[in-house]
Amino acid sequence: MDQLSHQVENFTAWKQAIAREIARYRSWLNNQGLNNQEVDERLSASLKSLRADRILLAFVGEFSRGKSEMINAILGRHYGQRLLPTRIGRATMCPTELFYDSTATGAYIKLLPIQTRASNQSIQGWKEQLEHWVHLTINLDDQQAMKKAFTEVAQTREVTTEEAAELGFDVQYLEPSLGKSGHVHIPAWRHAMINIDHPLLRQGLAIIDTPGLNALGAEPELTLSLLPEAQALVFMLSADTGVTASDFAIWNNHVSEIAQRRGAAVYAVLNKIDLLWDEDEEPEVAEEAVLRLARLTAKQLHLAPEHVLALSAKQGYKARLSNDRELLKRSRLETLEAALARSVVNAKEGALKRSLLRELADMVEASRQAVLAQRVRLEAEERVQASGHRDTEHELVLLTRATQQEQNAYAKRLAFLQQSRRILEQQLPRLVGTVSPAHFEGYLKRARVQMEDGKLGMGMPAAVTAFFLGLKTDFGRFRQEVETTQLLIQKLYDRYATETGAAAPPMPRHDASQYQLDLDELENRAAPFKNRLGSLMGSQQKLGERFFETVAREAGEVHARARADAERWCKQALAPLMQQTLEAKKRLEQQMAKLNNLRNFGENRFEKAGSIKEQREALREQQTLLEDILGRLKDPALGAPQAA
Ligand SMILES: Nc1nc2c(ncn2[C@@H]2O[C@H](COP(=O)(O)OP(=O)(O)O)[C@@H](O)[C@H]2O)c(=O)[nH]1
Ligand SMILES: [Mg+2]
Repeated sequence: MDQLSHQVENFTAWKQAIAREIARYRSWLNNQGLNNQEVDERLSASLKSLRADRILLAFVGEFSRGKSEMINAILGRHYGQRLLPTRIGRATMCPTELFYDSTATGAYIKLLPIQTRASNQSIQGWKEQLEHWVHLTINLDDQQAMKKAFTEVAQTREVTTEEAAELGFDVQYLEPSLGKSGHVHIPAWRHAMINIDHPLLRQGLAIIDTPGLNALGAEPELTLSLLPEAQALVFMLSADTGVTASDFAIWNNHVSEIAQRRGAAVYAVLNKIDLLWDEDEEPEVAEEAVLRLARLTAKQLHLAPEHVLALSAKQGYKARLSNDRELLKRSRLETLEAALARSVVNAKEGALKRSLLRELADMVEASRQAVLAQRVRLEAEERVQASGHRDTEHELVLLTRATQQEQNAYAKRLAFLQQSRRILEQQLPRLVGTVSPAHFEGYLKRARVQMEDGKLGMGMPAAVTAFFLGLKTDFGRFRQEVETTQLLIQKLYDRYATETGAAAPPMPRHDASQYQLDLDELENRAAPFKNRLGSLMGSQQKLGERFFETVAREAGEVHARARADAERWCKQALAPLMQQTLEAKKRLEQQMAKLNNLRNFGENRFEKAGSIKEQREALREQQTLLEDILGRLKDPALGAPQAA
């Protein structure tokens, strides 16, 4: 088992382990009658985000660098043949996404016709209208049929150079038609989505293969939204040429911006090192040459040296197919897989640990605290029982009174929380109002008008700049409101602690700076397009519009995410206090009922009520269970829990 599948598999198992702990906690809450809507919603949201999590790997580079072969090598011998067609020379594929769709009845390829570039609808938009895609089913058992289906993805069409330019292609990179003069080859499809069953994909890995400059043309969406979404990006080069001018063009237009991003996992691969293997030469000589090239490449691309890897995808694929350990090692394929596994999977796991797991652990901890409080009450009861029989009646009255007092305190707490909730409800519109959809629509409309007006001048770049400026103003106000809300919540937590004398659990915080950073990144990625497309006229107008629509869509997502996150945060801000209070209240009600029973039973009350020892055992068991869940949330590698 190679490292990448191993890590992805571990990651999946890890997520399943977390989901199992959530289920255990939920059923404990249900058994204890402690579940309430707020807690349940938080648990459901956690489960959902665990499930939706996928890992996206993107392969980018000029044609014939071996991107498709690389993907074949990573997917290994599973299909008994190469999944993606590889070819010498210009294969004119469209961007292709490979993934596993668990809702589909079988493998399929969905193809979006290239003509759709004539509209300003984005690929994402077309994904919501699948009826416009050509749908092919694939039979994974029939090798011939499979080959044929994949060949279809690389289908080309001949169009006039004008038509090609209108669809956003840079004519200088296109292959001229042999038969018809003034015609060029363009890919028949704009985008392909391929659903196949493969163990790696089934685990939540998705892969995107991109064509070289020739077939890429301007697809702003790829650079602005699809590639940045990837957790890791592999930039393919060939070891026999190093970084050529067209490699540089791709790097500069599509990758470098992403490589500069915080936490980006971008690797450059010098593929085809087998071309340098020479029978007559010492292996060390070739190795030294490759090493020098790798160092030079790192310098040229401003990448850390350990992010430049030399290997052979083809030999790696062959080695996997024939199970040749020696060749696999020599291909160095696994160095890339190990690097991807480390950076991608660990980063994902880290992100989940920081957010989701912390929230879950806080919830379970609140329950554990409630159990501990219950144990203290039980000990008081035990002392009464142990103190002999005469005073029992009196002691029980005292205990009942104490419990009643506690209950009153909790009722007050609850009232306080309900009042606090209303205060936060009033703050909510102020908070999300700073990033309202109406604001966004306003900026959008203004930018469109500005672009329309300045059609022949510098309308587009100015419109884009103004558009971002508007959003920045929003995010500035948004940050202020988040801060105000944070202070308000802090005050409510402080008051809760002083008024109730109870230790307040940690309050949920919200980081409002991330949205501005995301927006800045988008603006940076868009800058080269803006400058390049700003001066375009006539036939390429559509491209400018498509570019703007893509930028607007991405920005709209950041805007909407800020709004949704803030709303969730504000609505859930009191949830930890609420949970603590409701759980305690419920337990006090149970305690009260028990004390009432004890007082009514008379003489052999303790035998009738069940021994304190049994109750203590039960609480002890609950505490152990919760502590076990807490332990596993922190370290799910502990393995599956014992059957209860
Ligand atoms: N010698 C050698 N050839 C390779 C290697 N990887 C890919 N190729 C060849 O390079 C050509 C282009 O490969 P392909 O995967 O289609 O490149 P893409 O256009 O980047 O997807 C094909 O003929 C492959 O067989 C390699 O590691 N060594
Ligand atoms: Mg290819």
